[in-house]
Amino acid sequence: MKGSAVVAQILKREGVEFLIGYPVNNVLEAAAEADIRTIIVRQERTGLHMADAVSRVTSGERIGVFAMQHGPGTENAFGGVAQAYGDSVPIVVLPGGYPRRLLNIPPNFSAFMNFQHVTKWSEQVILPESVPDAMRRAFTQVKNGRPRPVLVELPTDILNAEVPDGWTYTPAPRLRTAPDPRAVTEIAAALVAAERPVIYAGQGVHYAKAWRQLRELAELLEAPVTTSLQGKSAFPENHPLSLGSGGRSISKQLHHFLNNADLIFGIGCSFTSTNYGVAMPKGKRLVHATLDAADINKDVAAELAVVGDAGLTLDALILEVRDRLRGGPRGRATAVTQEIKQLKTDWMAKWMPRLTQDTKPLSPYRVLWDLMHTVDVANTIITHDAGSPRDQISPFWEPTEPLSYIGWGKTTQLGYGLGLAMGAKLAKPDKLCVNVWGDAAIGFTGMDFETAVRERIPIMSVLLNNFSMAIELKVMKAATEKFRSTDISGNYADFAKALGGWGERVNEPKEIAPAIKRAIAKTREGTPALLEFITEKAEDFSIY
Ligand SMILES: Cc1ncc(C[n+]2csc(CCOP(=O)(O)OP(=O)(O)O)c2C)c(N)n1
Ligand SMILES: [Mg+2]
Repeated sequence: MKGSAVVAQILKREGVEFLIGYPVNNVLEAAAEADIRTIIVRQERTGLHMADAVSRVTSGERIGVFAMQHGPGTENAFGGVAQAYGDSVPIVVLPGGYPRRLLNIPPNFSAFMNFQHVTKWSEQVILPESVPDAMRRAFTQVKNGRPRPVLVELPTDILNAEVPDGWTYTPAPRLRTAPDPRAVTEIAAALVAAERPVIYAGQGVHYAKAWRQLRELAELLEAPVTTSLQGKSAFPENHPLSLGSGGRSISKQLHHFLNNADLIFGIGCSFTSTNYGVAMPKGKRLVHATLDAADINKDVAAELAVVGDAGLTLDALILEVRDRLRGGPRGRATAVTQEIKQLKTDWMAKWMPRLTQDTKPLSPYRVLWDLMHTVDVANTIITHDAGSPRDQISPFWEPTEPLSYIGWGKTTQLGYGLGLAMGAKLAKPDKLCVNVWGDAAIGFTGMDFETAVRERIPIMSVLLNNFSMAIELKVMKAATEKFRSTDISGNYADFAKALGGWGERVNEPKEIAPAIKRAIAKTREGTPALLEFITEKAEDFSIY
């Protein structure tokens, strides 16, 4: 069997149902021969974003795989892999490599060397008989420990070479790490002793599918819960103990509770310092539970810490906390939930005028508010983009179901959201999959709307077109005044139609909801839809 066929067989055994890629890489042809659906994008970056979403929305139970050609394809893929690395997403990247006689000789691009710092595992295969071993190593790494991309560079002559008969492959196991019982005891004691604890949940809860345990611990402790952007939807935001998610813009109740906390318990999170995550107030006692010891004491100092799978850690904590509470909560819930409710009422009273505003150009907040009240939130998977849309949607969107919001931003590549929505739709075809983006974001990856049309991936794309990079206005005053440097233009409804999809431009406030309904109907018919809302250059955010 040729190297490429062996790779395809191994992908099959690993349960890979579709291979996303861009030619030429013989693994694509071999995959098709093995009845793995091949999905061809318009540029590598979007394909990687799609693979990324497949892994995210399945908690890593299905791993997104992407294949591209040596040289330019691999060079062009860098952004997609770097984004997955930044946000800790487990994907398998299969670049072709130059034939071995030219491998690693300048100026030929070496995936193995250049992707070292944006993967957790990078290997170059130099013997045909090593193909199965390399694939086993890659899948074992990607399915275990800290989720992050892995890469296997497959030189073109290896893909065409015969792999000697007798090779075997067993799918890699997915193993979990249990927390140190002593650390669990200390943390349980600290949580029970705390007067005003806050729970901060990261995406480790998603990968461990530990949503039920998170809720159980919160209810036992009668403690409010927030999440990182990546962890958003790990806790139902309509729950009376929810403070909403972290991010650059946040709710008033989150700001208040974090500042008044006597202990913050991070579970399945990295506590990374980032513009797109709520900062932990100085001087707080922090307790850190995470899968990767490399994150402990990295950006913040932890008073107590434990390493382990978020689900196993929460299981162990629940037992100990329940034991310490001797059978029942302490009756704090009413006071805590009342306090949250009051703050939320104040905060929403301030924002309601923006969320329901009746002006033209449209308020982006009104568009997003109407969107949330028109779709079936529980059966929708939505993602933001970089730019103002993220900061406008993340505090106000209230997910009720796990993995119904794909939050991101450890690195923040404009144009990421489209591929995420497409990958989510591939993995969860019954959901309405939506990306919300601005007119700068669409400039990066917009052509892949054609992929959605051609490959029958009926997403709904919500474009907030303000003919500007509005988020940059404050920092580009002179460039804007003198050279109009932040102005951009385009008619994206027409663009969507030209690519074979459904496109509609919306100017009128009263047309927002009806247009959304029409677009949803189109996606049900199998046609991707792009709604272009003409919005004001808003510069107000819920930032504390
Ligand atoms: C690849 C990339 N380059 C640059 C940036 C920096 N950046 C973040 S948002 C933004 C402009 C966003 O404009 P738009 O998408 O139209 O949203 P708006 O703020 O206008 O609503 C820029 C340049 C980025 N996030 N990603
Ligand atoms: Mg814009």
